[in-house]
Amino acid sequence: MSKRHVRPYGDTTGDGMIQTSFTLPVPHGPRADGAALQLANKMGMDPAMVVHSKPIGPDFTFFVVYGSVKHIVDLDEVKVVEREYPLLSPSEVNATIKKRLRRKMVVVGGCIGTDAHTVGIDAILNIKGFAGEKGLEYYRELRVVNLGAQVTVPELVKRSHA
Ligand code: B12
Repeated sequence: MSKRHVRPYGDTTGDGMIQTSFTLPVPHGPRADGAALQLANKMGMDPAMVVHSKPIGPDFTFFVVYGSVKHIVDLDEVKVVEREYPLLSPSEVNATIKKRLRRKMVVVGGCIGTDAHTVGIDAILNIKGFAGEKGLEYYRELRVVNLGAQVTVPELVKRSHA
């Protein structure tokens, strides 16, 4: 097999072994294991082994299935969407705003109309951030205005002009 064509590998190169995990809405037991194997076979894993099955409450079972697939990946057919813009660090963002805008950039956030889903807005704006990324309040060159929940659109527009 050339480097252009690759298969997964578990014990020996190109043996096609993969491991996958999923949950089925079936009570734990031999019937559930059989259902997991049927799914694995339909996914192209053959032979497949249920190496772990654990009840999640009375009506569900979690599985880890290990098995071999016949599929081959053609690396020449792999298409990757490149990011169209550079990913800047916070200090690069600050420097760019300072250089290009030459004043603080104002960001106004709020949940409009009857919407009260503030957690997402807070995740973006609050300094503590979300999923390992700092929120916009962390950026020195940004002035962040968080209007919170249930803001009317005219109010939002007014604040973004003020
Ligand atoms: C928590 C929650 C609530 C809480 C909100 C608490 C709060 N203070 O925020 C409470 C219990 C109050 C609530 C109430 C309701 N909710 Co609700 N709620 C959710 C839930 C479970 C999670 C939302 C959340 O906080 N996620 C975590 C944050 C971090 O993620 P996020 O909101 O997706 O935000 C991220 C991105 O979307 C993005 N983002 C968000 N906004 C913006 C804006 C910009 C400019 C950008 C660039 C990015 C961006 O960045 C954020 C950070 O990564 C979702 C279901 C879900 N799993 O998503 C339903 C959901 C949003 N709610 C829903 C509904 C229907 C309601 C109610 C109408 C239910 C009812 N009949 O009472 C009410 C409405 C209340 C109201 N007045 O708004 C529906 C909305 C359906 C729809 N598409 O319209 C959802 C999708 C559940 C569903 N599947 O039915 N809800």
